[in-house]
Amino acid sequence: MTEPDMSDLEKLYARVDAAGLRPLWTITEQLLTPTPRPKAVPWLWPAATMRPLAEEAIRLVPVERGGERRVLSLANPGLGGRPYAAGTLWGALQALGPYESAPAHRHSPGAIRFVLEGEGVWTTVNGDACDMAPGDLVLTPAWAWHDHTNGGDAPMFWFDGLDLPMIEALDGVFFEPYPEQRQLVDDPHNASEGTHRPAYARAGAVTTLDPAPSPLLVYRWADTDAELSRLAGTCDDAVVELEYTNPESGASVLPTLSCGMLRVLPGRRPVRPVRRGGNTVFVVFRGEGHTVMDGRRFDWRAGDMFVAPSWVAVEHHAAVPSDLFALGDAPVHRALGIYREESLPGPQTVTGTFTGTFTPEETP
Ligand code: GTQ
Ligand code: FE2
Repeated sequence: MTEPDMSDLEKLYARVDAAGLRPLWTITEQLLTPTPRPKAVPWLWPAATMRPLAEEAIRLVPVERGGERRVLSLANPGLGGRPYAAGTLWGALQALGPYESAPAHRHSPGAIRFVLEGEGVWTTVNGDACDMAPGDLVLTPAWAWHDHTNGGDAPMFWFDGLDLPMIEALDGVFFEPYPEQRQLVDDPHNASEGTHRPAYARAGAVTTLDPAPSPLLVYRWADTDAELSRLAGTCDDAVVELEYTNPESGASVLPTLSCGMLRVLPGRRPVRPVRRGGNTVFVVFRGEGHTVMDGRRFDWRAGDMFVAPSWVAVEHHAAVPSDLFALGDAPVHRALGIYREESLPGPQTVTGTFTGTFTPEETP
């Protein structure tokens, strides 16, 4: 027996490579990281930047077949130009001008809308026209036909959240245009509200899984607001957080997406920072404050959107009573049995403030 020399080893590597194989022991990129290392970075998109651009787009860009939607998608700078807020989540600002309609279609990714501003728009979901007003949450579950119609003379702006990157990673994206521009609308509007009442749970308490979406397609702001007030009355915590739930099963509103709302109140007992497995996109509905993510301070106000990638330490502070909508992928982590969260012992040390510039070197 002679020892293999380097040239034998080199030949082995060449043959392994030619066979379409890679030896694990030569892969330097750490695959099994001790904790998640999302490529997406904590980031914030100010309303002051997005809103004028959306208005200009209403002036310059029609909503037509092909493009389908007038949407400015949140492109996380850690994702190399991909139009995703985080590795698993699409987030966007959608704008619909007076008397416009966005054509009907359906797709395997599920979507939610959280309305920021405007009136007179309805989203038709499988024939059920859901009237939209600020603070309302509207669901368009996977493979449901949907179109948006503005029946009034004011523009409307809302947040879109989709599980598109997740479904793309699963190679599960299907899309189909509806044969007409719009669906026929059932009479009366808001039929799902005639048969179901909204349901909520304390965030973190939703462990039931359901592959079916909520049969209730709209959760009204008045109901959400009342539930937040009730929760805030039960404790002195600076942050109370609810999750919207499927009234039939108690599960998340969509099988892939959780929707929640946080009320952050000044002058109350601080809550400990928390890391969670899974990505979260936050949308500031009202108020003003800041969020510390992994030691960096992100100041926000109404209309701003920001993202907390998986396992980033998150800590919210309000200057005035504030409400944050939260979209997350926790239901998928739970369904796979990998969900984790961890509270940190005390407040984070703030080492910097978000300025809106991206330097890839500073990210792991
Ligand atoms: O409104 O149907 O932001 O299909 C992205 C894809 C919105 C929508 C988005 C969509 C929609
Ligand atoms: Fe869509």
